[in-house]
Amino acid sequence: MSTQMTLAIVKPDCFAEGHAGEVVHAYESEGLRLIGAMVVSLNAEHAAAFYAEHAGKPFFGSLLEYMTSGPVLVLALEGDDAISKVRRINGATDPEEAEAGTLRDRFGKSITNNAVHASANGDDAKRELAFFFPELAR
Ligand code: FUP
Repeated sequence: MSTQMTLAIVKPDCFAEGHAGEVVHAYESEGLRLIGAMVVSLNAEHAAAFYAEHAGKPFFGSLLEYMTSGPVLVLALEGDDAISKVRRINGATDPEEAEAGTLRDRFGKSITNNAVHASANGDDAKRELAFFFPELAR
C-alpha cells in the first residue's frame, strides 16, 4: 500500500441537497484524511477545462450544464491507496450499476447526475489536484 493524494467533488445537486457531510464522513470513516476543501461555483470554461478529456463526446454538453448548475464541494484526500479507495466508495459511474451503499447508489440520479467525482488514476489525480489546489500538487 502506498500513501496517495486524490481529488473528489461533491457535485451540485448532491451538495445542494445537503449530503456534503455524509460524503466527507464516508471518506473519513475509511481512513482517508481531508487535506483540502473548497466550495466553488464552476463556470463553463472551468468545467470544460476540468473535463477536457470528454470534449466532443455526446454527453459533454449535459455534463457542463450539470457541473455549472450550482456550487460544488471540492475535496483533496490523502491516505493508503486513496485513488482506488475513493473510487470504490463512490461506486460505478452509472448509479444504476453502482454497488449498494456506495455514494452514487445513495445519492446519484443518472449517469450524468451521478453525485460525486473522483480522480481516475495517478496522472489524473496530479492534474486535478493542481487544477484546484496548486499548493498540494507535487
Ligand atoms: P468517472 O471516472 O466514474 O467519473 O467517469 P468518466 O470519467 O467516464 O466520466 C466523467 C463524467 O462524465 C461522469 F461522472 C458523468 C459523465 N458521463 C456521462 O454523462 N455519460 C457517460 O456516458 C459517461 C460519463
